[in-house]
Amino acid sequence: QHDTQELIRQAESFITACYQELGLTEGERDLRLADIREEVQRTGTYRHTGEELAHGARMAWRHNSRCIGRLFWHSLDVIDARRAETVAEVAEALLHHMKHANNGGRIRPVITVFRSEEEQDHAIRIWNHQLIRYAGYPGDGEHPRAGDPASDEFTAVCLKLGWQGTGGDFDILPLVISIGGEEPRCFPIPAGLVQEVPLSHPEILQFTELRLRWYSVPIVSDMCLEIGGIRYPAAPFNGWYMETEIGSRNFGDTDRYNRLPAVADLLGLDRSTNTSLWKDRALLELNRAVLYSFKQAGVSIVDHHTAADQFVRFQEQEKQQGREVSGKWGWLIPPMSPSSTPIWNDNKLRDLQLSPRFVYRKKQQA
Ligand code: HEM
Ligand code: NRG
Repeated sequence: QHDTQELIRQAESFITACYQELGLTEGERDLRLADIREEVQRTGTYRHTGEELAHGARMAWRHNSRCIGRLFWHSLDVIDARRAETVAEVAEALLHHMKHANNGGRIRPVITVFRSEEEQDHAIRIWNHQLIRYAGYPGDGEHPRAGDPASDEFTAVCLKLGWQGTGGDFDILPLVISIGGEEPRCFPIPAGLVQEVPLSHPEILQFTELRLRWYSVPIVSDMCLEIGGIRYPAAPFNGWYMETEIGSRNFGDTDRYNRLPAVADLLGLDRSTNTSLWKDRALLELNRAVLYSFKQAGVSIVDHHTAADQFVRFQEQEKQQGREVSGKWGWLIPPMSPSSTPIWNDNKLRDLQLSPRFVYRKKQQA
């Protein structure tokens, strides 16, 4: 239960910053604050206007210390889906988000905001970590493991709900949505809605034999958007990929797809010694393949050098606005050749805990 005074304090802090950034007058701000105080006293909560919601979501992106892609915070498309009531309406809005964001490959940064947490027993929960993700199967005596290990647990939930996959490496998981304490429901994503990119390499023709692929849009759906003391537990957002997310981490991590050995073998590298730098060479060609394939398919993606340069421009732009940039160095340096980017030598980054913000939601009980 919200503490009324604390909620009013957070609302004041947000409305003041928001109205100032939007160039609204102090008179407009004071009228709005009086309304909010009255509404909170009367109902225990308050509703954001569409304008407040849109700017609040953009501020939350701008404030996220882990995101290197923040130069474009202003261009976020905010879809107000606070009117969605049933799981079916939520699912429909999520499918619309995917279509609008993918935009034939010219990816648009988008967030869809569902209603706030006011009524605890009616809260909308999206169980997926990302709206589009591949299933993971741990394997048993007869079958080897398959798919994305990061999805093993959630895949088991989907199977229990009656969903069926092929058991392969790239099964797209269904949407899983619940309201309040009700049983979650499963909604398979229509195949035509998901664009995927098969990986090939600009020079190594046999690269396609690895049969690797990835989906075009990362839509994070398990974080809570917090604006002026109001929490939106269902607010999936997306931008486009930076190639290292796929090439270095999703395929390179030993507890994910773990494909560096296979790539090294394809390249004919000596894996018997660290000094051949086979991991580094495999990472490089894997990341090149991701960039080349997305470009070929006409799907937006950014390389880590360009993203780091854009982040520096974001820092300069914020400085001009008189705002300090919040940042976590360990998250902002890319997981490939980090010392060759300008972020490497930035020893002034501080995590400022600004609000509005995105926060991790506590884990869903299966
Ligand atoms: C994190 C890039 C758009 C919010 C990240 C990360 C990267 C990235 C590389 C680190 C991810 C990881 O290591 O797993 C980009 C790029 C974008 C973009 C290239 C292109 C436009 C957005 C948008 C939002 C956003 C539109 C929200 C409106 C976040 C948040 C995190 C994050 C909250 C932290 C995730 C976490 O803590 O797990 N971003 N981003 N980003 N980004 Fe962005
Ligand atoms: N590393 C994750 C995606 C996390 C968010 N990354 C973004 N966000 N680019 C992965 O699937 O590899 N974004 O909103 O664009």
